[in-house]
Amino acid sequence: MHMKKHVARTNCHFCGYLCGLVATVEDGRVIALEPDPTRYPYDPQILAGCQRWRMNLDVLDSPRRVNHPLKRVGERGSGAWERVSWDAALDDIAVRLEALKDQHGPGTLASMIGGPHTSFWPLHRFMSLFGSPNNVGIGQICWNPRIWMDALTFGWTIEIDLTDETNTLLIWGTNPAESDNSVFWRHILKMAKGDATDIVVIDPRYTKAARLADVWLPIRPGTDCTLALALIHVVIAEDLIDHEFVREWCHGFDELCEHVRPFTPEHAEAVCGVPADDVRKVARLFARRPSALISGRGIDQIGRNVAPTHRARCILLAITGNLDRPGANCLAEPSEFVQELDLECTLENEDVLREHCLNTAHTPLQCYDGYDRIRSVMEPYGKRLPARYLTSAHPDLVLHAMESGQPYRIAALIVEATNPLLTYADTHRVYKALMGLDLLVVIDYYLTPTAQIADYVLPSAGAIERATFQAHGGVANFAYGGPAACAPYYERKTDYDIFRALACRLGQASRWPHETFEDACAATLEPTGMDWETYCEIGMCYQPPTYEKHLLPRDGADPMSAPRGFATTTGKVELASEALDCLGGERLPTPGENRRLCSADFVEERARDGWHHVELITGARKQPYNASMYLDNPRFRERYPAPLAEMSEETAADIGVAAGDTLAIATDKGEAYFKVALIDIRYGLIHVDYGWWHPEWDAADGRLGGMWESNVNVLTSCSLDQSEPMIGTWSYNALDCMAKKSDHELSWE
Ligand SMILES: Nc1nc2c(c(=O)[nH]1)N[C@H]1C(S)=C(S)[C@@H](COP(=O)(O)OP(=O)(O)OC[C@H]3O[C@@H](n4cnc5c(=O)[nH]c(N)nc54)[C@H](O)[C@@H]3O)O[C@H]1N2
Ligand SMILES: Nc1nc2c(c(=O)[nH]1)N[C@H]1C(S)=C(S)[C@@H](COP(=O)(O)OP(=O)(O)OC[C@H]3O[C@@H](n4cnc5c(=O)[nH]c(N)nc54)[C@H](O)[C@@H]3O)O[C@H]1N2
Ligand code: SF4
Ligand SMILES: [Mo]
Repeated sequence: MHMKKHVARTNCHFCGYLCGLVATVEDGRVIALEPDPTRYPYDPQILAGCQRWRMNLDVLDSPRRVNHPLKRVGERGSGAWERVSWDAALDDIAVRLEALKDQHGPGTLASMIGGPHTSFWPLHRFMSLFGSPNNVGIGQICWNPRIWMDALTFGWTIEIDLTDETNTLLIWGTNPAESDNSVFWRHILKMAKGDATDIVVIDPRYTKAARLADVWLPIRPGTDCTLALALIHVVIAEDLIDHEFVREWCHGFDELCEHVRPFTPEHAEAVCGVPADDVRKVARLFARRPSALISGRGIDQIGRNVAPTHRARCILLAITGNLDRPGANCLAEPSEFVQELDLECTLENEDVLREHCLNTAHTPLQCYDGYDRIRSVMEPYGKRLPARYLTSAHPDLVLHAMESGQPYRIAALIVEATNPLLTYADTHRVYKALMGLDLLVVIDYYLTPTAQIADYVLPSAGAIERATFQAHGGVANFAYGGPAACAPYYERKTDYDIFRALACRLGQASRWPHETFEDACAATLEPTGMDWETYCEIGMCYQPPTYEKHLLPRDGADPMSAPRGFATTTGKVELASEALDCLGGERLPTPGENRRLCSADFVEERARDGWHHVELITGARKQPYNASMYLDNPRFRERYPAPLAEMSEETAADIGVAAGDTLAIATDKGEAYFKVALIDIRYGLIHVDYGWWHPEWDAADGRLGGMWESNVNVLTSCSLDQSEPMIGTWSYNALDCMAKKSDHELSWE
């Protein structure tokens, strides 16, 4: 019988926007896709300007997609697979997990996740109920630093609130032209055309954002904390503070004044390599209320300095009165929909998780004890942060437990929506640890290099084939997404279905009451009063921002009750942090040494061979790619065919390379090859692309997609002793390397 053609709402998931699409579906197959400007993000120009959404149809039925569960039959990584049924795969995985748990304890299972490609709470629920705290995420280097420091300083996280009133927009270590390229970036372009808003960009590269700027500070990587303290110094010295807000609502101002005294603009010039007069200018611009600040990877991935830099950023916002005001930055509200903490089911098994937590002795904030401390401060204010991200295990400790069996053996790993052989630090080490596992399960769309060394590859259903509910851990009262257009093709399953099916085999059935992801999402929405159909129709569940919430009465029923204040130990914005103090951290932010990837011996040895010791940053976002994805799109590859090592003309001259040459880059950890490109960037600094492999190569040929050749993470390290001490952030920026012209012929063009 022939089914009728119908149209269905659905969403693109090739970046974080989850743009609304309309699908034409015939016989359960999507035959056409069109933009749907009637749903989030409500702007036809976004899809018009987007290079990716048209890939959706191809990706839905790409010959490279994994369509059935695969079980390894040959040697690990040899590329020999057997197609098995879901029941056979899940039964075997469940039995083996149970046996490993009996032998080594519940912590023996670890998980790895990547960027926000899917909803991760089903994985986290599974891990919580299994009893393992060992979820490794990209959190420490992408999301946690900002969330933690906002929460400790302000009692919750903040969002940027750009309006026509915004006097100055400070863009710090982020380049939305490439990483966002959508609503937000278009807003900035509009602002740059008018003259109501001054734009300041702090970035060692002369980015598209920097080109729009009234002031560009080409900072030396990793010195951002010093710069922030100098901005604070000027704001205080020139009496540009918001007196009333500081007097009534800030804790520790006198301590702060003392602390920033040595951080003069001249000191910043010496450390950060930016003119002292520009530092003064930026401080004055930013102190004009309202001004807004947005930050990104540039300060999220600077290792040792990440927490102090974010703390200094928070302090700058507070003393200039650019907090919770329109046109500045506003405090978000916890989600009204079911909170991530409850979705994760962490608290149900908290004691087991704490007992096996590897971080406790190492990162006093990023662990179950640290989380608890902060929870007890925030809970009286009705605020609860998600736990699994903010306690995620440090990769150095997890890899160590895989390598050495200490303090217990981690023998099994589930990898969901990430490609750690390309995107995690220290590829050689990750590779060795994963090769030594008893059980490696990868849930992905493709046979990525990581999937190629798995015991099982489980095929995940993509965006068009599943509902989406993006809630950013519930730290804002905002979720968006929509329904699936069709059932998953072939035997693919949604990530939710996979974890639920595994959970039910491991005695967790009662904690997974919702049969489908849609049902679970609909239940998540319930407290808001919005039903699933309405959510799908408008594409989001959203409350507009509100301001100066600390002034509202604490008791909603009694307008005369005392003001709410901030959800911190002191009820105020903590310029000096009591919370960090009691966890053994610093009350006020102090910059430290950046980590080095090259030991003195290594530098000396290579220098004798004509190598040059230079500064290194990695992974700047580039359209149309996303991390290790979309490299198999031939149109994209034509436009951007090879991984680049970018530097200024002067740096290239020093090293003795020209545009188009191959550059070898080496650190203590390994060596990789890139094509030289000349750009506007600080002298003496190289930027290197990340995520490069050959998805178009045969996944069975044992070459792992050529991932050793130009993989920047072959050079990086996650070692704990050089990570930030409270959270454990390692470094992808503010690094060093040895560089030399090479006659290696790149495989890319
Ligand atoms: N096209 C594309 N878009 C993406 C992604 C992608 O892979 N591709 N990934 C997504 C993800 S996971 C994330 S986290 C976001 C990240 O989004 P962003 O944070 O906007 O990342 P970038 O565009 O790389 O911008 C970071 C900037 O920081 C600068 N920088 C490097 N080191 C330093 C430093 O020490 N100090 C300062 N001040 N600046 C520095 C770099 O030169 C770079 O321009 O992008 C998301 N969007
Ligand atoms: N050197 C260096 N390393 C970095 C960074 C850097 O700047 N420099 N950036 C870091 C940052 S901020 C991040 S967020 C990470 C990003 O790192 P990852 O998230 O690991 O990067 P991707 O290459 O995007 O890998 C995503 C994988 O998930 C699969 N996938 C996509 N959607 C789904 C889904 O819905 N379900 C399932 N099961 N699979 C899916 C894709 O096919 C792909 O293989 O990289 C980090 N690593
Ligand atoms: S890639 Fe991003 S911006 Fe483009 S359509 Fe998809 S979700 Fe929207
Ligand atoms: Mo990220």
